[in-house]
Amino acid sequence: MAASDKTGQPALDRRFMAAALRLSRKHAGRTATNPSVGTLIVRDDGAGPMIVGTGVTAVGGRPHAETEALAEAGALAHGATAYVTLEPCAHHGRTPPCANALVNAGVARVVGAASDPDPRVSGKGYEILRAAGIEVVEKVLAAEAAEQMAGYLIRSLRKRPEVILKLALSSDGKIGREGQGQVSITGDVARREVYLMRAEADGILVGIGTALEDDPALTVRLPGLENRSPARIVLDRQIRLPEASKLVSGVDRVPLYVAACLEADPQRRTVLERAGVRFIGTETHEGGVALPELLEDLAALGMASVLVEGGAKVASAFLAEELVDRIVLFQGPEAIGADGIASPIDADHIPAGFRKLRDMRFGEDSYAEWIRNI
Ligand code: AOF
Ligand code: ZN
Repeated sequence: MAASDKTGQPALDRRFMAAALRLSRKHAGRTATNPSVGTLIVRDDGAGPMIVGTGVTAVGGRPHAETEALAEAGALAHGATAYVTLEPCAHHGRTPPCANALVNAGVARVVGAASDPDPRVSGKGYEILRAAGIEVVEKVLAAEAAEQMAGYLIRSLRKRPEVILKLALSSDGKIGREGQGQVSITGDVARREVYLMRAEADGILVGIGTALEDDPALTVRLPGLENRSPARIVLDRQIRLPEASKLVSGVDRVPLYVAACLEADPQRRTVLERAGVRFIGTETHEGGVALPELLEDLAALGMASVLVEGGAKVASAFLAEELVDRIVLFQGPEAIGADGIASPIDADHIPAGFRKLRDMRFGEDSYAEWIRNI
């Protein structure tokens, strides 16, 4: 048996699982409502381990990762170890169960990371494997897998999308200037990173204040990823969004949802609906849109992750209701000054229950990310 580290898990298993997790990122954000799963088939004929099959959940969600990896491995899967970032499925969906496919291929050992909360699978996938005499090791790099699949797990467990709060702060902790529209805080490299974050999310959400002040398009503007813009959502309790806004005019290419209170002016609603905007109505809660109800509706539409991009009031509302799962802070090198809008949150005031995932730099800007345990 290979050397184990302090987790008690063999180092080799952790290494191959880390590789499977990296592989799974290939289709992150493109497999909804399925998670993007990675699978490696590894065999050792005495000369050291060799990867004989790789698979990642296909764009659109099917085929599943195991199917692809087993097809690549062919007969070499017999007696091999399969590394799966999610418990293999046990249900007959649009594809036959992956657990059975692993059994039929004669795999000797399965190493899994995250358990699948889907009630059709939960525990049953591993059970099918064990019943067939396969050695099963669970929860290898489970925390890393949960972080990568947070959207899928949160949507399955809580019936709402993962909420990622992203803010760009000046060096003095401000997020803009009152009445000045978009103020550039971070540089080009950070902006490209934000586009990537958008491309991997299922929705981007802003408040009507930001929509009116900045007139943002909230799209992905990166060469090759122009078609990866997720749905845009505006919190607009009274339906004030103008038809002439960039958000509304882009509606043919990227869906736009206006989330309003049910008693908002029905005429405004009709005008926007005629322009192609979709409407989500909720009860009024604390004078605005009821966020838990909205999130439930977004999850029902298939969204597993929503990137909240501003402004301060919206960020505060999500934080106050403890609806934030991940916090991402970019910080630029320049100060805005006393007339700036203070950020509702900064690196020194992250709410309890979050742990820091990473610190990075994008050009001149710093980046830090925290996640709450699922
Ligand atoms: C796997 N491997 O690569 C993925 C799995 O609609 P279906 O039939 O595709 O089933 C969706 C469920 O499949 C999803 O809720 C989750 O439980 C599982 N996803 N399972 O064995 C994969 N993506
Ligand atoms: Zn499957």
